[in-house]
Amino acid sequence: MSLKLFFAPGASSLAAHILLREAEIPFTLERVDLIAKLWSGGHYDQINPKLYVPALMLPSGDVLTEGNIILQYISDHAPSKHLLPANHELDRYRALEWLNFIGMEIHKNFITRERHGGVAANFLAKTRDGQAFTRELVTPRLSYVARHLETQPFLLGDHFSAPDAYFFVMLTWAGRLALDISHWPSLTAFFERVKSRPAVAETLQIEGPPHSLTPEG
Ligand SMILES: N[C@@H](CCC(=O)N[C@@H](CS)C(=O)NCC(=O)O)C(=O)O
Repeated sequence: MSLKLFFAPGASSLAAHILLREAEIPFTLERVDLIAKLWSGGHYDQINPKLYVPALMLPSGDVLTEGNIILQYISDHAPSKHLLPANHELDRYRALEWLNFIGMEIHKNFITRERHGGVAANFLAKTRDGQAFTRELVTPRLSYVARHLETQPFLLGDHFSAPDAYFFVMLTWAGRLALDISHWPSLTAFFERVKSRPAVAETLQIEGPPHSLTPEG
């Protein structure tokens, strides 16, 4: 059995999906309906009792959750792709520093407290006020990353790595919430640079459009 990624289109699971394709590791996809909490095999609770994506089922049947841990697992299983620096090196801790910053300071600030239909499934704000509030929270963090990317093409330097996949997903969310990144040329360039990578373009095409951000959708 190969790896199995549980995902929802455009969700944070997109980072793991991109990285699996970058790593050229064989895997299969299982789409999760985050509203009904169902997948093709039944209730998603049986896979991830935390009821969110991503989750990665290993060939042993064990299931890994938490996006940043999944990104590390994938990277460590494709060492020739250099998706993360080697363990124990300072650069590895720099990479983990980025992953944590993206997870805690950007991803979490994108997640709305709004509940539509009583479920947490629609993770980006759907109301005008909610979207404006998210933009307020996220803008200073994006500005910090923009400054960092003014002097280098990728977060860790000259080559694409796991934090880039995660940060790219955050920029897709910015776009969906009408957070205009065009006044940060370094972010616009980064977004285009990552989006044009064959593995990324393929991933976006396979996932298709994310859920609607209209209150009814
Ligand atoms: N701590 C988790 C959070 C994952 C997360 O926020 N997943 C969202 C999509 S981006 C989700 O599945 N939300 C559904 C829900 O909470 O009901 C991680 O880092 O992987």
